Amino acid sequence: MAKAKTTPLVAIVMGSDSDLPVMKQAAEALDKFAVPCELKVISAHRTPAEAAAYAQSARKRGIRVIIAGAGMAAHLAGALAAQTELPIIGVPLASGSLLGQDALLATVQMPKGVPVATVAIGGAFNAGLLAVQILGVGDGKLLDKFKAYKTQIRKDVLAKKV
Ligand code: RP5
Repeated sequence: MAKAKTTPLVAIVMGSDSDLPVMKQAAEALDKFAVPCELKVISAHRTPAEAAAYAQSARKRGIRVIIAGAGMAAHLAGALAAQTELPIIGVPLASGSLLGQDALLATVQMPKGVPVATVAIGGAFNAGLLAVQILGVGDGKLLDKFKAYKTQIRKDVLAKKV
């Protein structure tokens, strides 16, 4: 998958390479803020041992936030959350006949004690932004960049002519 520029702070994990067209939007959001990330395909169902090992080793490798996207019976974000104290952002994906409604419920309906911060179906870009905000809590310069981004999107809306 994608080469990391420096030690990645955010891991973008997805259940299948068929999820990449949506999940790469999380990397695009992180790129706007020069936050290094890595992308990885891991499945809660097809590679359960590797998924557990990945989550267990992530913090030691320098990862601070994990973004996990999956479709259908989307257990990836929750399975990773079960294995690490790092914050997990879940992205439900619209694969399969239920168009992501299944993945939304599977991702968001976590039991007490094991949270997954779930964004909208297909909301990978927002997942990247949320990861920036989480990292920004301990990094004032990064949070200032995020503030400037919000100012820019406000200006963009006000400049719309219809
Ligand atoms: C999920 O099943 C994946 O996250 C993907 O959204 C869906 C279909 O996977 P493939 O059959 O395309 O590999 O686990």
